[in-house]
Amino acid sequence: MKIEQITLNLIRMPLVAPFETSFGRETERECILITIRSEGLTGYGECVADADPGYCYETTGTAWHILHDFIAPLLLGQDVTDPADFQRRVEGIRGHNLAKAGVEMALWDLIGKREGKALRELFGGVHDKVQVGVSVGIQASPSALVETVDRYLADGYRRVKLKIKPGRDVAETSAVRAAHPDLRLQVDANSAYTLETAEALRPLDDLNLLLIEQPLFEDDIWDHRRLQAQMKTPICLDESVTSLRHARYALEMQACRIINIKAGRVGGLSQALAIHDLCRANDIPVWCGGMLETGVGRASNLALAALPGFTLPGDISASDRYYTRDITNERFTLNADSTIDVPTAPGLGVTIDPQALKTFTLKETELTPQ
Ligand code: OSB
Ligand code: MG
Repeated sequence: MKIEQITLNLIRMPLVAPFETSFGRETERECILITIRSEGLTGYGECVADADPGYCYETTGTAWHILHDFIAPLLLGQDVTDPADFQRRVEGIRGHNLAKAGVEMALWDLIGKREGKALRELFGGVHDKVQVGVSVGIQASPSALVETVDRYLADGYRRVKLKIKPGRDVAETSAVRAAHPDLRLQVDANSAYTLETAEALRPLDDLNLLLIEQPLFEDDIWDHRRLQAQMKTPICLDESVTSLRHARYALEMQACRIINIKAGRVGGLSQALAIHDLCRANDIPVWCGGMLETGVGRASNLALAALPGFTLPGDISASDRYYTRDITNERFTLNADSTIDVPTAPGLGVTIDPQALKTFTLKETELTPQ
């Protein structure tokens, strides 16, 4: 595929409700839409970096820099044959996985459109709809949290993830568990604890949680191993698994019993597929994490989550849980069985609403071969 043009749009979209995690409170979401033109086709990719380096070190600012100054010059005018070829070309750029993954997504969209196949088909996905849950931010009080959870249950979600942080953990999770004894419930700390402060989480071990996500440092695997050895509840790694290698370390060290896969965090869909395969071969369940994606990234997540190893519900909620207006014409809705349909049109299977894109764009640049 000859790469003829790469367009970057820095966009900012208002969230329907503030989203608070252990690393901060967001009322709007920034990301970068990557548009690649090649041989008469247009591919879209979403770089899921946010404005702040709270989840990981990348931001929309660093991603813009890496995309504009390093990745685009390696690709423009070149014949990029497939995602593996793309990964080889950007191998010399250390890190910056979110930036790389956004481009790889656009390449997959192009490949699907060229071959007339949906991403799900290219990946070997087996489901035409996938089980999803909802990730609930930190609320003002345990009772406010229970009310918020109740609203999501009324919407039809059958799996709930609670964001926790030190001092806002056991009382909150216990209140939700007391209100909903049979709910599929899990928590996510986004690296807010140390091995010492994680002592406070011990009562969670008796709340029949599906998993505890990323309690310890984002670059840590070893201490997670030590914590997992002390807990019945499966630990699930998110931030700590940034590559296939790190997934292997985590499994070999028994640092977790479940992995959350985000294509952005691991540097691209090809890496996400490889981690899926590794986990499947080792009987480790995986699920698809979310980064408050627009319709573009949401379509990609749905295709990924259709693979057979994704046996737990993903953080892939319906569009209206995040945005009243999205940049895609397509909106994703929740089915009565807490699933969302996987797109079937070629590539990602979504189209861009140019008016919405224009409204949300803060900065745009079009890059062509020099
Ligand atoms: O840790 O899973 C996370 C959102 C932004 C950054 C990190 C995370 C999240 C979520 C939301 O939990 C998942 C979603 O609904 O997109
Ligand atoms: Mg997480």
